[in-house]
Amino acid sequence: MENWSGIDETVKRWIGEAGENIRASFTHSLSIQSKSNPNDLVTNVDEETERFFIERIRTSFPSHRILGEEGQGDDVQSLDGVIWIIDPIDGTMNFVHQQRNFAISIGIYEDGIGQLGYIYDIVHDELYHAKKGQGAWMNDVKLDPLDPVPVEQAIVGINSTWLIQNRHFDQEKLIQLANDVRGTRSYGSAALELAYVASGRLSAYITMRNAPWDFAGGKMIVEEAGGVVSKITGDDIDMLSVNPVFAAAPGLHEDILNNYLK
Ligand code: 2AM
Ligand code: CA
Ligand code: CA
Ligand code: CA
Repeated sequence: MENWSGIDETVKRWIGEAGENIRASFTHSLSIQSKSNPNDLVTNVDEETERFFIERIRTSFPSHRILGEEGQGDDVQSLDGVIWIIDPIDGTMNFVHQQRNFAISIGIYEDGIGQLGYIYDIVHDELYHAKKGQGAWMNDVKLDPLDPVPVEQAIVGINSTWLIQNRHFDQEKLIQLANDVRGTRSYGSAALELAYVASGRLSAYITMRNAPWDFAGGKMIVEEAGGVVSKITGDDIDMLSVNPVFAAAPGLHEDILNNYLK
């Protein structure tokens, strides 16, 4: 039996320290490399931040496993036991080019069920967090349960590339959705966009391709705030694969799913 309150206190302390280190890195020069393509960036700070968490988790919680974007954790093939799913910097392109709109994202799952979720917007010092069955917070402020939002008043987070080219489904319907809603936004950080759905800054977020470390923290936080997270088909998210993710306020999730995504 895990002591989730104790783990929660520990994670918050570590996130604060990691945030300090990232802030301090603004004054140093970054080492930037490309991964799968010239626009897929990783920096020394992504790798150092992932290592920061891994070293501490291994010492304090040796039985827990770690799935991290930069691959320094474990080769996780099943959801058994406690798994920390970590994106050390979500929004690396923003980190490199804009020094804002990036976050640390951590989801802690036990046998596939989210227990603790964290998204830390370092520049704004905003920590979104959730505890299974207890709700979600932004810093010390508890988030109100999300109210339904009509499509015509919705602000939807979507990356323009999905409107221009996507092989996942009928583009016309996505373009119709972009026309029907009040506005669209694209922040370039899946984790922050999920945190914004949880806090009501966005009414929905749609993406065709998110990895587990992009959504593990955010899924928990949105659900604890009363929102709904699924694949764009409405099916459950697979926690170990890349998924097309659709998160929204209650009611709006059903409306967009039935009228635009199906
Ligand atoms: P990252 O910055 O951690 O790589 C940008 O639109 C969002 O998509 C960010 O959350 C970014 O996370 C994520 N992202 C970037 N490249 C991706 C890829 N190849 N597959 C899935 N998500 C990606
Ligand atoms: Ca990346
Ligand atoms: Ca990411
Ligand atoms: Ca990342």
